[in-house]
Amino acid sequence: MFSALLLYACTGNSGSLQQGSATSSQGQQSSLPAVKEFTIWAKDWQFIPSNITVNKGDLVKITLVNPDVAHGIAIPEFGFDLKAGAGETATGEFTAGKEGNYTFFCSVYCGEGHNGMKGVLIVK
Ligand SMILES: [Cu+2]
Repeated sequence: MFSALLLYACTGNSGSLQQGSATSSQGQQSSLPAVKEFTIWAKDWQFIPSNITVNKGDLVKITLVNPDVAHGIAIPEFGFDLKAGAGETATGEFTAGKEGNYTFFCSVYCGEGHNGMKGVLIVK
């Protein structure tokens, strides 16, 4: 019982005597980032899906699947650049910290369609 009082004294507002109102009403970390996971296929010079939508603050996890040749997926605004070799899969993540529409594109030269290999990340 005495130790419980000590504990209270350490964690509570020492100095104030309002012990009766020790409700922990301050927001209890309800704002952990949501995790949004996407599997994006890169093939035939396309990303499938080519549009992904998340909310600001989300932790975005992307799995890149390359069934044919090597590709990458880059979103420079978020410092994100994930690459995988031919027939390989890679996973990476970033936090979508700002709203907007961001073009993502292939970051590994993969042939004649490389420059057109793009998609859009929408952060609401
Ligand atoms: Cu490419």
